[in-house]
Amino acid sequence: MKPPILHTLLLFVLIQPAWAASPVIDVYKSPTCGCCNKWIDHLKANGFTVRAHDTDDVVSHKYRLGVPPGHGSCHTAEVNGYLVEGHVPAKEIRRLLKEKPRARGLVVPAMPIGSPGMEQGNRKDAYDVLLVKRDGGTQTYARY
Ligand SMILES: [Cu+2]
Repeated sequence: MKPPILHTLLLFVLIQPAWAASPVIDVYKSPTCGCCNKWIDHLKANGFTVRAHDTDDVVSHKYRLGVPPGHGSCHTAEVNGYLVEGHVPAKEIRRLLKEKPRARGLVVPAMPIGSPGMEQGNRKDAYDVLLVKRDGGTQTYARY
């Protein structure tokens, strides 16, 4: 007979990596946004658990989460208290969750062609993933 606490610990050890591998992300988007859905597919393909929320008022979430003026895109998301605005690659979200910077989150302003969910053949426009700091200022987090 093993004490139940060992079973509990074993269960935790077995399950915990699965939690880490599948972060839950809330995505706010308009019901008719096609590229938002494609970005959601990209997140799912990269192991995220996505809770999609259709709304006609994505803007209020941008205010709530602190998207700096002029840095908006088509959808706004929230993961572990961080803001994720626009077509941010899943890889950079994972890096954010791992590094846990003191910041509001990540933005890819507008909708660059070639970013995840914005594929158009072989065309890839250059774009930056920006880290939004607590004070609303931004710095380059990754270049594509
Ligand atoms: Cu889009």
